[in-house]
Amino acid sequence: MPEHDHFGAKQKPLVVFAGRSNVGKSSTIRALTGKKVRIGKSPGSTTREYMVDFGPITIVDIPGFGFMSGTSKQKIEETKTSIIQNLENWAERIMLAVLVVDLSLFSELVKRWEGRGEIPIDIEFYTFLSEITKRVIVVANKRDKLRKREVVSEIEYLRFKLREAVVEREPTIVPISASKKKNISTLKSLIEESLADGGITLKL
Ligand SMILES: Nc1nc2c(ncn2[C@@H]2O[C@H](COP(=O)(O)OP(=O)(O)OP(=O)(O)O)[C@@H](O)[C@H]2O)c(=O)[nH]1
Ligand SMILES: [Mg+2]
Repeated sequence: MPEHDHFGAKQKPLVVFAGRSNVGKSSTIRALTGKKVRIGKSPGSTTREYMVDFGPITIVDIPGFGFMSGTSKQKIEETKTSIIQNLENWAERIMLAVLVVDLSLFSELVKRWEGRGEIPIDIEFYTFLSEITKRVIVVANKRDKLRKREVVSEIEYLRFKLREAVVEREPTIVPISASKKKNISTLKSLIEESLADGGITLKL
């Protein structure tokens, strides 16, 4: 891996935000940094990797995978393949991966995929991210769409599925509402701690 890009600028460590389309990756980045990343009404609003320079790190807004309105199954597969390839190429630079899931849809989607005999895409990505980087935070977004009691049981289910997928690691999960700016400070602290563990000082 080159230490510098072809302009001679030092390449910063990456914090990548990945997740299915429309789960709120861009909204989460905006809530954390105040940067005006593109937020969409329909899935597929982030169509390519978008890099945001932020102090000692570069934040990467990854396009959503899975369903996107007006997109063929083949195109969806191609997008997924290209996302995986890019992440693999960056693996050594990735200091932290943040997987964003929509807590209000998670268990329903998992049951649907498992019912078809397929590995749910959120779980597949969690496993993949855990293989390429040692620091993964799972953001359970859109908690505002659930009642308090449902949040607790859905988080429990999410934790169970993540543990089952990657047995050697205790998952780090944080329920937030990106658009309503709820629990963002907890997520900020977790990201700061995680980066500190990698030797990077960042104040979000
Ligand atoms: N209710 C609710 N809606 C949210 C929350 N976070 C994001 N949204 C909405 O979800 C939609 C998608 O948000 P984005 O941030 O664009 O999602 P994304 O994951 O970046 O989507 P792609 O770029 O298409 O993959 C927007 O309409 C947001 O306003 C949340 O915490 N609660
Ligand atoms: Mg986006």
